[in-house]
Amino acid sequence: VEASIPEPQREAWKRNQITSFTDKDGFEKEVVRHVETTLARSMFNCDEIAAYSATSLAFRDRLITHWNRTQQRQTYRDTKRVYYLSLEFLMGRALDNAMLNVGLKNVAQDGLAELGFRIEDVVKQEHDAALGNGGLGRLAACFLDSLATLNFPAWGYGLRYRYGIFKQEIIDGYQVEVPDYWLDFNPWEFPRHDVTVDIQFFGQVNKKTVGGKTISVWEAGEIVQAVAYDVPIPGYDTPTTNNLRLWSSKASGGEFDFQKFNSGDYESSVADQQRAETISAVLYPNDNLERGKELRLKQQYFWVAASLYDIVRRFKKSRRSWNEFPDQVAIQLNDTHPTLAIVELQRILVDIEGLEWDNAWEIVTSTFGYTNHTVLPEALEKWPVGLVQHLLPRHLQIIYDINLFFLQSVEKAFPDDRDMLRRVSIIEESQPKMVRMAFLAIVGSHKVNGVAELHSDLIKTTIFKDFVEIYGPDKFTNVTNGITPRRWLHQANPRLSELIASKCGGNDFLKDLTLLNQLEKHVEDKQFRKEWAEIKYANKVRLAKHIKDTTGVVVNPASLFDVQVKRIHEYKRQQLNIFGVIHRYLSLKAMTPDQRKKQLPRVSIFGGKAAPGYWMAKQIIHLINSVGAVVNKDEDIGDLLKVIFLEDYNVSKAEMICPASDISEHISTAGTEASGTSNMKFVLNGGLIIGTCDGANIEITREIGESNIFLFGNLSEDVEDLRHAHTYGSHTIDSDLDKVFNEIEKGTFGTPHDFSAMIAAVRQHGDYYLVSDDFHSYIETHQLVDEAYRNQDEWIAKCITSVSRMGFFTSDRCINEYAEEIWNVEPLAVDRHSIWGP
Ligand code: OAK
Repeated sequence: VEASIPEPQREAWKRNQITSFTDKDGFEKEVVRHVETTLARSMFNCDEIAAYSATSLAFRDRLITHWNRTQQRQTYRDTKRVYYLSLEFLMGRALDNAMLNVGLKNVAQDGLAELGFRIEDVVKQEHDAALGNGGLGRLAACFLDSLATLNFPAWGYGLRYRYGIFKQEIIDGYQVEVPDYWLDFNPWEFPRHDVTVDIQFFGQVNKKTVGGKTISVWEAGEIVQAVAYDVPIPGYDTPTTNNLRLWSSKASGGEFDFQKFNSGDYESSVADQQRAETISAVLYPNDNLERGKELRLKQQYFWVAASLYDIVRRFKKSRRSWNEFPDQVAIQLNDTHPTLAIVELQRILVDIEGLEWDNAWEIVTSTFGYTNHTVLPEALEKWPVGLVQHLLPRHLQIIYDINLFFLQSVEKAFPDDRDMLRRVSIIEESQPKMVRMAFLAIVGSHKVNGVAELHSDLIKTTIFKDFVEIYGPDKFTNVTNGITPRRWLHQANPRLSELIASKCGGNDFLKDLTLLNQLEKHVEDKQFRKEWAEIKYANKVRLAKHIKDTTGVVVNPASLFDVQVKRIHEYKRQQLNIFGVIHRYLSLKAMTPDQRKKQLPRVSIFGGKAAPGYWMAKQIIHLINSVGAVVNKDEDIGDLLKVIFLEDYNVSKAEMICPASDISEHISTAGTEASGTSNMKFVLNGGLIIGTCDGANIEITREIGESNIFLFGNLSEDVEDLRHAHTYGSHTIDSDLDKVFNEIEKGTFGTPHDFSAMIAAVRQHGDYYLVSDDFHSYIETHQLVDEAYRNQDEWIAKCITSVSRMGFFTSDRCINEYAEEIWNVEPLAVDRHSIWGP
């Protein structure tokens, strides 16, 4: 049905175009209107939640007009679009970000004050949108912010999980997982009940001959409906408002099957409905780990098939030839989770649109780019052939054909290397046979990138080495990660952002982060340093209050705040940190009271979630809490050492924690952390870091200078030999670490048995993560941190210098690199004054 209003009637629409509020009075009017009509409440019945809801609705209305116009503009200009496919979008809160990006936070602050509310309290009512695990999901969120800010025509595609990452509670020192009920009220999404796609599963493939041509027809065994939910993504200081489309699953053909219901088969009718809804029910809570569950594969195909249907539908409206598809569409695969999109597009082109295989494959490979986010073997996705066959029979055939043609070309190019075929085959000839998703992603994309220089080099020389030989080095590239300075400086640390603006000629640095370099000429300015230090102190006071409120422990904000917040994982080595804390505790205990008086007080702050099935990670959390329980009440120690575990680390907590850190820890075993992005957030907020030569730490060092970072530990090139030596040579444990272990085994921190596996991992099981090898260097480097911190003036100077050199790490730079090197897309210029015209 043609839904477009005919030309003669459009005048009436134009006459009645919506105008958004621009000042306090206009804003207040909208809030009151929403409280009274949308929420059906009044000034006699308006709590902070109602104020939050009404404020959000007021801003949402505003965004949606911009969103509509952005979409109209993009459709009219019909230029190439970017589609970012990610199973995770770790968005955090939306209201604060929307207010800042449209430049009306002050207006809202004044308006809310007049209406009887403090904006900070209103903002805090919002539940984080936590549709991700960690780095990969948060990167996707930063990229959406940059894509909109830079005016790129871009859509994100993801899943609308009913439950995002679980809420973490700490009970008796252990992690307990609680469901995340984030959808109770979410004003930021628009259900599009008219945008649905039927998704097939199971069934069989039949051959049919049509007009002399044999085609494959997939007869589905089950159909599930995908319903679109749209989330507006506002750019900073631009009318561009892009779209994040999240798919929700529903039983196809109505709520449930009335046929079955009426015939008395209630259970099966309800079961069908529930099975369908289960697909988008919950985010898998694993970070850097793939467990190969059938439902996860169903999620992946459901989301990928709905997204591709949508993309193809949009392309077809322009009535171009299929060969133009890659000129109109760039699809980026955020890790291998959406790799089935490659197979699905080939299926659409060959089975449904009737293109020849080779022609279709050329279109497919020109369309996709693949980003790898990890080299950890346990995170590399592989699916049993039998499972794929059962769930997606036609896709397995296509995968086999892709592999056949690929291996034929490899055999031709490397006729003497039989083993090469086995190594690079998309099908691993194991028991059971497996589909190697990363290899499929490489073969089906025109570019493959890593996320920091070291990581991009590592994938070329290790896991994807053979593919560099096959395709040549140009298919592989690096795009070092970045973060959005809007959320991670302007929103998280408004006072620092304002101070920086006062030295950098206003807020332009938020759109061109290299302008931070203007700070450097003010490093010697005493008054500037003083204001800088005051802001850091105030941020620490705020965190100290949160610590008191949530844990009951009183910490002194004048202490050195030492922070490690990220997912709990052995490769990230929170165990190294807590062993170091125990070492510090033992040293303090061994001192006379006079010696102790000369020591620098420290607060060791941890935060992060463990995957529910990751037993060792949960033990690490337990040890941290057990050490805290002993140290925090030790009167010999007092303020000299406090150990804090912050419950339920998430994006909004990160916004409070990053600005309050003096030193943060990025201490993964060299070669294991692909990039890391919290390292960037901490430095940008005027904290220094201690870290290994890993991921983006290396490039941060290059940018800010070696004297402004505390590096320690073995290098990535030595890791393999060390591991080998542990297993085949004699393995001696660092003597200081040995003392730490002995103390744990004495029962100082509770039942020793609880921690025996953690110790055995180092002493008996080859110390895979090199905790002992790096321990001495780690302890020594922390002593350097203490010494440096004693000279506050120099310390602040290091912080300012570091911030001034962080321009490189904005996600705007990343997006421009992707646009240039991988997507070949350009921004769409916007005329701020034109409303209806394109
Ligand atoms: C999660 C699931 C599977 C594979 C990788 C991940 C993941 O989160 N990787 C992380 O990606 C971040 C963004 O690129 C990097 O900064 C982290 O180092 C990496 O662990």
